[in-house]
This record gives sequence, C-alpha cells and structure tokens, in this order.
Amino acid sequence: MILINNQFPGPLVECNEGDTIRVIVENKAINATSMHFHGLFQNGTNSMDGAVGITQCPIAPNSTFTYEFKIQEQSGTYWYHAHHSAQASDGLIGPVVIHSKDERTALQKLEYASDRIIMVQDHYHNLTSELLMDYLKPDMENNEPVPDNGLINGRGVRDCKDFNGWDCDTSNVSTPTLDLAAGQRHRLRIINVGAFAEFQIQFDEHPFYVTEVDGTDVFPEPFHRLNILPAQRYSVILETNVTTTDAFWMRARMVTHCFTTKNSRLQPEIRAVIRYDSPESKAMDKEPTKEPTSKDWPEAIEVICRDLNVSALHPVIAMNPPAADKYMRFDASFMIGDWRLARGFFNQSTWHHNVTRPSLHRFLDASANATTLKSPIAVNNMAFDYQKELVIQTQGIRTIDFAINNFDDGNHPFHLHGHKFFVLYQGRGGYPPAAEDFPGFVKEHNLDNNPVRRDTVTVEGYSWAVIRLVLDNPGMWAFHCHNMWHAESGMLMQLLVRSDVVRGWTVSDQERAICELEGVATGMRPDDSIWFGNFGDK
Ligand SMILES: [Cu+2]
Repeated sequence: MILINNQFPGPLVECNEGDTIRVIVENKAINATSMHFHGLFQNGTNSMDGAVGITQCPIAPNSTFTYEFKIQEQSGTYWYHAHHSAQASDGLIGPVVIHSKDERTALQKLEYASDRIIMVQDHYHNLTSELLMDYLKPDMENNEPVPDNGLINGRGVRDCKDFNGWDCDTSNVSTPTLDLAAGQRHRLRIINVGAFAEFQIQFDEHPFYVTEVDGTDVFPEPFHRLNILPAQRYSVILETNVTTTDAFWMRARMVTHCFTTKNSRLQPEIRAVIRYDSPESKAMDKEPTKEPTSKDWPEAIEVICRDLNVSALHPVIAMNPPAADKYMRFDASFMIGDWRLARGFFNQSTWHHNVTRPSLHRFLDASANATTLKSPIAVNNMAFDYQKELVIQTQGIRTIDFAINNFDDGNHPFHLHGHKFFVLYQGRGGYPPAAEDFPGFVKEHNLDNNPVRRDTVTVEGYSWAVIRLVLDNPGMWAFHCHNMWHAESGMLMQLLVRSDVVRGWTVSDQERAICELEGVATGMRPDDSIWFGNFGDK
C-alpha cells in the first residue's frame, strides 16, 4: 500500500468553515502523485484542485507541493484522495470534516451526542498498477477487477489460508468496533472511499435517519439500509435505544450483482461491532468483545447497483434550481477500438490525459483565437482535441441540464469537481426525455421543488439521470465516473467554467516548476500504445 504519514487511512482533516487549509505533500513514494479534496469548491483556487492532467502536473518523487485554499460556503463530510491514476485505492485516502457554526442549531435537525466517521471501501491486496495492466489490456471489455473484501475505517480480518503464498500475519488484527454511549443519538458520517464496489450498510435492529448527503444537510428521513457508491457521503443519526442486548453488527455488504467476473478470494460482507457503552459495560471492559447475536432486517438485500432513493430527501437550506440555459445529452458507454482496447466514452470522446501539460495550463497558454468561442456554452475543439478531451466551455454564469444516458450494464457514480448540482431525476431504464419535452417533465413530476444538491450521483445500468449544473465557480473542472477503473478507461470530461474569468489567471511558478521535475511522468496508467502490435492469441 501507499501510506500518508505512515498511516492508513490518512489522518482526519477537521476544520471550521472559513478556515484556510495548508497541506504540504512531500512525495516519498516511487511514483508521482497528487491530492484532491473531494467536494471542496476551491473557489478562486482552481489550481489547488489536485486533478492531474487538468489543474496540475503530478508531484514527482522526492519533491514537495503545497496546497493552500480557503473553505468557504460549505460544511459537512468530505474526503481527500490521490487524483493520479487509481492510486487512491492503494491507500492515499482520508476523511475531511468541515464544521459550520450553525451545524447543531440550524443545519442538523436532530441533536446528537457524538460525531463519528465510518469509512467503508473495497480492498484489493494487489496494487492498482498491476490491476490496471490487466483491466486495460486488449479483450478485457471493461471487466473490472473484483475486490478481495471490504474494510471499515481501514480495518478488516482475513484468514491467511485464503492467501496462500502471501506474506500473511493476522496476529494483531481484530474486527472493527464502534463504542457508542447507550441511550443517546449519534451522528455517523459514512464515506465510501473505495474504488469500485457499492455498499449497502445497516446497523442491526437500528433504523436510522439520513441527515446529510455529500455535504448538504437534509431533513431527517428514516431508512433501514443505506446504499452508498464510491465517493459519496451520508450522515446518519442512530439512536442507541435498544434494550435487549448491548452489542450489534454493523453490516456493510457489497452489491455483488454489478461484478462481471469472479474472484475466489472475494468476501462481500464486512462487519463491525457496535457496542453500547454504559457504566456496566465499562466494568466488563477487560473481557474480549463478544460476537453480537443481533438480527438482520427481513427485507431482501439489494441486487441492483443504484443510489439510495434521494427523491424524498430535501435540503434544510431550501433552494429551487434556476431555469436551465441549455439541455445537453451525453451518452456514457464503453467502446472497443484499435487493438481491441476498451475505453470509456462520453459521446465520441474518451479522455487521454496530458500529465505534463494540464488542460488549465494549455488554456492559459493558448492564443485568444483558440480560447474565445462564439457561443457562451460550447465545446472547445480549438484548444483541445475533442476525441481525447471533451471540454465544455462557458462564459458568464450558466445553468446546464446534463442528461446522462448509460449504455453499459454497470453503474456510474458521476462526480463534478468544484460544484454541487441539483439531482432532478434518476431514471429506472429507458432514455431521457427530449430537450423540448424536459420542462414539461420537470413540471409534471415536481422536480424543481428543493431537490437534493450533491457532488456524486449514480446513473444505474442501461438507465439515465438528469442533473442541473449552476456553473458559477471559475476554473477547469473534471466531470467523471468515480469508479476508478472507469475513470482510468477515459470516462471523463472537463468543464471550463466562466472562461472569461479564468482567462485572466496565470500559472504560478510553483505550478510550472513541478512539471519539469525528474519522474513527473511516473505513476500514470499504461498508455494504449504499449499494446499496439499485440495480436493476442486470436
Ligand atoms: Cu463508471
């Protein structure tokens, strides 16, 4: 694994709204890297967004890069992770909690005695450099690597007999535990920091209330189980009010129906023990943790990879989306191209990163001809080669409806950098309405009544969703599938927002200098060309 400050998961970044954060990344690993703060607006600090090939060059081995930005107009649960190749899944992840001065008085509608973080993730014992070589090679047709097991806050227990020939030592491991004071409400900030798997999470015998979605506080709604896809966050309020026993399972189950291949090592369920903490239990503290005997819910477990149904969730700070200036449709698909290599596409474009000349730098270095478009919302195919980089450029503050149509059987948790968007509708199969029919569709289904605002939304297999983007934050922002494998296969586009403002920026000396360092181009996904001339077995 790759560690941050010798630990995994990385340390908690906890701050208040209004704070300035400075993170010094000293790269002591053998590959170049970067750090992205997921969901943070980076208003005015686009170049601190950490997206390699987009806002910055990678941080070369044995070099240092300093991120500095101010947290403004947002609070809640976020996370940070490497944004270079699939390195996040090798261990470069950690939680971010931003407190608002209003969080306990106005934003969260239920009081809580404690505030905890629960990170869940899929775990691969192999490094992603190895997994990517397998996944991207010819004839793989988007067969994503299947993880070995889940982790809760970086912990999990495996039997060494499943890892024959591996260096395996389980002498110091134990089931993750969470001690909660009895008879209280607790806020659990759940973050899926994984690469691929969706989890369905439950706390046996405890219904819970969802009160936050990706940093947006929402009015509490009760659930038994929580579906969470990679990069998403939810806060739930759990009340420790069951009197029959004092230990319960938290179960996090991968929704394995979305896995297309088999992994004989797969353990799809990871559990933690929730222990009630009371004066009596403190007295018994010396005893080893006993196995809970708590009961599962009777409902069938999830077999479709899809988001939690957020249509019933409404933000506490109410906002009705403004009318859209444009309705744009994007087909997300996998296509097989030269040398039978599969790639992820938005329409006819599949992302090829240029790590030493990020798109923000190229835009700022380009001539006025290549950066000035006739229309305020247009694809820039002058500064960028459309087939390799789909860049939608806007001028002024614009609102766009993204109708995303998924032509694959797998799901895509799509993430927009630098913004939250309105989730207008998530379909269950079929195709999105035509542009001219959409305003009527919104009215008919009452979709503009304070819908959820979030930064990562899932489009399930062979289905569609429409999200409304108010593009008001200047910068070059990635919009991509947060399934690490899909992102590496090219399912990424960019939004150059408020190009009129961005045009006035310059690239700092620090940002230019790191592009020239030895080793800057290490750690990338393998280039397609390594397989050219490979005729395989056929
Ligand atoms: Cu995807």
